[in-house]
Amino acid sequence: MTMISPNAPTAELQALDAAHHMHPFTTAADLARKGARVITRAEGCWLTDSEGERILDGMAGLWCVNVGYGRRELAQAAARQMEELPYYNTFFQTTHVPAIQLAARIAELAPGDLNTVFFAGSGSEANDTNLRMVRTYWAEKGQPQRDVIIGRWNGYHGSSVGSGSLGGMKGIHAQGGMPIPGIHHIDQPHWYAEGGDMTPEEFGLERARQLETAILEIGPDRVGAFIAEPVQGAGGVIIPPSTYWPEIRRIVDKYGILLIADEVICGFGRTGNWFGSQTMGITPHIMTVAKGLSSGYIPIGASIVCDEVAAVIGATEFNHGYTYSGHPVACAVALENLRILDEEGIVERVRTDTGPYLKERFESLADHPLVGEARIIGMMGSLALTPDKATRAPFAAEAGTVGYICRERCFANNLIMRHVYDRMIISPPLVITRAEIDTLIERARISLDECHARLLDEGLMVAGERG
Ligand code: PXG
Repeated sequence: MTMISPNAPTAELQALDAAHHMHPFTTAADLARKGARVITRAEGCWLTDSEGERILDGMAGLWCVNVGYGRRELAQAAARQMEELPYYNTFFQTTHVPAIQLAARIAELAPGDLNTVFFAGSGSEANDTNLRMVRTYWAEKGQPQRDVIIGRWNGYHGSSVGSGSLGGMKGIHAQGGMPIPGIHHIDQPHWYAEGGDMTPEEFGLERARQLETAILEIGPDRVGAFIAEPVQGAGGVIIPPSTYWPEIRRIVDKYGILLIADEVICGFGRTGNWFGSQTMGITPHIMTVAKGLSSGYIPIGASIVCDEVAAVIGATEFNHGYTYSGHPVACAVALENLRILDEEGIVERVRTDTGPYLKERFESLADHPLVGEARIIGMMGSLALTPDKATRAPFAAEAGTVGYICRERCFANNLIMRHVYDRMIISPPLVITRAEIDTLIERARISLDECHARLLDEGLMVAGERG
């Protein structure tokens, strides 16, 4: 067997990567031309690449490394569990200690009567579980016709067939015959882009009431559940107007449908509370979690369900499960991660100290000529780039052109920020310090300046039609 050395020249690693490795959500031909950046190590909030450059990770990996990189306790928890019991399943009347401990700990942390956990390997898998669980729940209650689930355009719930259907990403729907039947989408509460001349509060109500309109059109006896992220992440960190969630809650209660809060990004401290649902003042019937549950150190996801759903599902055989549901090593690592988040007061610090500091610094970017809005909640924020701050106009260039340029400038300045079309996103590790926040904001501002200069040079500071 020939294996390339980890210390091989970057170009060789990139060539082999391009030859054999298909990347998610990537045009391989484009990436092969420029070569992927090879990340070799990480510590705290800092990545190191194969050229020895240190990069500030403003995205916590993919919204997940909440406790930061390089936590030895997590590696040790994995090693201990691998030696003790590396694998066993929970399908056929067996269980094991890490799954028991983690389920009980999650039940303790979760709000309301969300007391029962079904494990999965990822957020997508957990949402596939939710889809089947909701439909099974209603069938068991003698209402099998209640099989419609309402999601939102530009919501993200994963990219498997089920979860991708629940989500409202048109690029995902366009490939592989999705959405599957029985999924309906309403519009998102994205005031900046879609609010027109309404106030954010009016717009929040209007968008929430689309749920009621959809329920009445489909038939109140046909709708089983509504699924949404408390704050949309992958869609561009869309923080809903204050009127949105209270109205959704009213509608969900009125029609007796299940509320699924997808907490894959918001969960485990991201918004300054353990769960985004707490920040938004809602108590869902089901929550989806993944990412921050293990700080991304190992794949794990879960559906956390309320007592009523657990009782109904528990009265029948739910023909569902994954080989790695409740994987003991993943559970042991997640448990240790939850201990760190709790004992080091990380969630509390986001709420009362570093979160407010990041907010102040991040919002200061709103004075930049390219920035139409800078909004942040806890440690997830976004900048709307615009050629015309007064009208909130988008760019005339195809959506994403400018965001990509800005993201390339960030990358060149050793700051990882993601772009969603022409919004720039941050979601740093929750352990980021004040000094690191200063560095993040400095690099973001330099990158915005460089992006702005280039847009002026190339004649791209031109407004298009407002959507
Ligand atoms: N729900 C939400 C709210 C998510 O953000 C998933 C479910 C799916 O989780 P898995 O573990 O199956 O990936 C996610 C994932 C991005 C990006 O570019 C975001 C996610 C995944 C990949 C990329 O912002 N979120």
